[in-house]
Amino acid sequence: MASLSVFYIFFVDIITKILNHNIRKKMKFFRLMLIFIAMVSTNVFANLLAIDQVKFSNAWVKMPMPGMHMTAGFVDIENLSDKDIKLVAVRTPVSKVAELHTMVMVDKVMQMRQIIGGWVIASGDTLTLGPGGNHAMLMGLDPNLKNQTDVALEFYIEGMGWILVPAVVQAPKF
Ligand SMILES: [Cu+2]
Repeated sequence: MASLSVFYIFFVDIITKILNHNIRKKMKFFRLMLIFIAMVSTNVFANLLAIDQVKFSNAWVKMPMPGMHMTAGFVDIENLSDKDIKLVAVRTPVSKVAELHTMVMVDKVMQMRQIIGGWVIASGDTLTLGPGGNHAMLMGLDPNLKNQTDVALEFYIEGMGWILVPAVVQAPKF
């Protein structure tokens, strides 16, 4: 009986070691998978896809007026691909809400309107978000934004995902 229980303990010990080894291996694989998924779900993958299809330039955020919790972000988006692309949404870590807006004349008064569904940019065309026109509306602003603060604007292009565009806070140039 004694030899049997010694054998049993020995057997359990070996099985435990094998299982532990496999679990550790699996954990390592799992961790690698998580890192890969994290890389893909952050902008890395989208940015690589978009790099020769869309060109973002002149990105900036208007310095908010003192005490104001909203401002606008601007950028030129050039479609370098041979197909139409669609700008669907904008977001940024420095504001709680970000929307695509345009300006319309209503009874001789300029008003802002949210663009639902986004803008199509034809092959070769450039969509300009600029002062007095289309813009990225940023609401619920981080109160720490100052002149020359770096801001990450992210634009969602259909089929490509979120694309990170570095911008900087600037006083408006009139
Ligand atoms: Cu607006």
